[in-house]
Amino acid sequence: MSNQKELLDKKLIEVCRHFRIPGQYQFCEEIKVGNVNKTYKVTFEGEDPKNPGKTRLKSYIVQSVNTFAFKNPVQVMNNIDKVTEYIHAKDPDRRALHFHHTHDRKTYIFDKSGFWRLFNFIPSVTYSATDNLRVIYNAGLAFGDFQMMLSDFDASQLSETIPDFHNTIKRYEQLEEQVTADPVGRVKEVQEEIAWLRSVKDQACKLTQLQLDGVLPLRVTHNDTKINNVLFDQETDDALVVIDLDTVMPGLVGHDFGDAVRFAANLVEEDSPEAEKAGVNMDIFRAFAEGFLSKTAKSLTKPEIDTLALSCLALTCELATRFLADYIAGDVYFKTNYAEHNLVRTRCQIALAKDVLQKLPQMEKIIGDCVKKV
Ligand code: GN1
Ligand code: MG
Repeated sequence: MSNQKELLDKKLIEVCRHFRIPGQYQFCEEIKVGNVNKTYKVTFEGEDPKNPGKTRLKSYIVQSVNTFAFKNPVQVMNNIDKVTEYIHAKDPDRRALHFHHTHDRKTYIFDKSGFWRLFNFIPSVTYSATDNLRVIYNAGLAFGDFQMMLSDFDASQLSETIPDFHNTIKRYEQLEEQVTADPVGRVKEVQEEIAWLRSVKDQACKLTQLQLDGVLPLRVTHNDTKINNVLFDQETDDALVVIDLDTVMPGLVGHDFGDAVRFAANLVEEDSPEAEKAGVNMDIFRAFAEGFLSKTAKSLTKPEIDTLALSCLALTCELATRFLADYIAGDVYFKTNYAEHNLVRTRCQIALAKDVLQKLPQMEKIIGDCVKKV
């Protein structure tokens, strides 16, 4: 274990040197929020530019991008560069993630040990779960605003960093492929889950189908709108910046709305073993919808508004198919902390989806009220 820690320290120091971080390495801590990439906060002691002769501690975020998920991580960085530059040009005072460059002007290192990048640490607070409606409303504002900032961005400039990322029809197909292959013999344990997901397939895939039919327009969307991808001010709880831009790609407004609701409004955490307690907290739903729609409603088409509630079902079922496909595949995509982690996640998303189905009419009513207010 301590050997592993030493190796990690050594690697992080090497990465930081490549990104020309000055000073003396102090310590690192792993930030265990993401389910795909690995993230570390590293702290250096160096000269304090404001107090000559004195030193100060300064932290950075180092990430190793999962190249199994992101087959072309250079494209990921190109997308991020374009999007952040575009937002910066529109609003230069806005907080932003600043990726450091290597001596050969790259925002990454790509070698045998992986794909590494480094950006500034922004003192802030994040929330994985909260009942604080102001925080939720502010998250809605932040994601709505992010989408509006990019509303006139030319989407053809962006690569699809994960093809068919929110194509629910394809996600169902991928699940079926795993069920047929059954590489580690887990299919027999998950018959009930497979059957339930199949039973709601048409409704879950409706959003994707409407996009294919040309009814729902493509926009530039974030595609991973968990509230822990918003950094908040430690004192005021105002949103500072939207992070995790790896999946910024053409998508549907419902992808951002539905994914945010699925995560933030769930009565339990995404991977709670108490699936029976999962469900939609309608106060949180309303607060998020109010924030998000106050920014976006004016620019949304009627079919987009009419399918926002349904998007919560779509994104929840879609993630359930992804977790279940990964469980059946033998846990190759998502980071897992224990053997049944992906199964527990699947069950929790299914339980949430069942509650979303019940509450769709209420959700539609709230969305209608929010749109009227704008
Ligand atoms: C992954 O790594 P993270 O936590 O940002 C996943 C999302 C899922 C989420 C579920 C690239 O996001 O799509 O919704 O886990 N990201 C990718 O927690 O697959
Ligand atoms: Mg992410």
